[in-house]
Amino acid sequence: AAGIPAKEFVPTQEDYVKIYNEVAKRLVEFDEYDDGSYGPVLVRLAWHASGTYDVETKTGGSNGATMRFQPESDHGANAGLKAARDFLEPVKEKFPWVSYSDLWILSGVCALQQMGGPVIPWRPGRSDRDISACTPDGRLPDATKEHKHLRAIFGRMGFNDQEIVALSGAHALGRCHTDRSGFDGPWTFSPTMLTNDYYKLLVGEKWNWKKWNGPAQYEDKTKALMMLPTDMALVKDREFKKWVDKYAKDQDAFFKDFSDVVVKLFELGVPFKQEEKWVFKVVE
Ligand code: CCH
Repeated sequence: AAGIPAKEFVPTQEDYVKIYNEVAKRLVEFDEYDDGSYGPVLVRLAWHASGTYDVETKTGGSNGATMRFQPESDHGANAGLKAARDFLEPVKEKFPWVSYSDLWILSGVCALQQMGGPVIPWRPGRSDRDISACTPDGRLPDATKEHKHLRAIFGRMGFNDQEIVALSGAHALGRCHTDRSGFDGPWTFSPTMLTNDYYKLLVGEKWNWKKWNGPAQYEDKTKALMMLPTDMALVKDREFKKWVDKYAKDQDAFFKDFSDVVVKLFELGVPFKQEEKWVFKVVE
């Protein structure tokens, strides 16, 4: 009726469960993508949305979903992430009340859990921002570089050595694409399951430079697997290597530390009103 304002929809935990379940359903439904799952690229979207954070200026981070806009969508590091954003568009249409920023991060949580990873507690609170909040290029790591670069880039987000190594275990998932980053191939033989295989392979395999015309990368003796220069920096640097050894031996330790550091990553720079984090049930 005239004069009576429309009641604002206030979503509850149940409403976010519906989104989690919808994303999980679509992961199963669209199983012809890449190695059989959009999971890895959804994880990468959530990480690149979050990993722009700068502790000093408190800019960047997952609050805003500014990768929807140029120039951020065109930053070299974000090549290929349109696939993930497009995959989520029908979910946004079905649940128009959710912000893109919350949707992208909840989808990253869903993908990690559905691919056998640890529980990643999550809470809502991100709101979408406009193009003026886009971050400058160069905030995400450059795979051609070494340990100093990793410490500088992840240090700017607020992470220490142990956290850098724990986060890097996400490379158990997914692959490099020549038409995106220029690199080629997966890190593990099970790129749609989160395991500690990334660390096991880093310490257990012999890695040689791949002879090809593409960017410098490593390959194992089967030539099926790859490592980036930044991945190898984790075994070349003594302090990093301690943590690689630990996670290679102990999958439980990896899962625990990975969950903690991913929660921290996904919450960088978000002005939450809600204290409580929710745990979403894996959809079988
Ligand atoms: Fe990563 N990553 N990543 N990465 N990444 C790539 C793919 C994935 C670096 C470079 C690359 C993290 C850290 C780093 C994922 C998650 C994480 C690719 C290939 C490059 C290059 C892109 C392509 O061609 O499609 C570098 C450098 C670093 C820093 O050291 C962290 C941290 C995470 C998450 C916590 C995932 C998942 C993928 C696979 C994406 C896919 O499409 O399969």
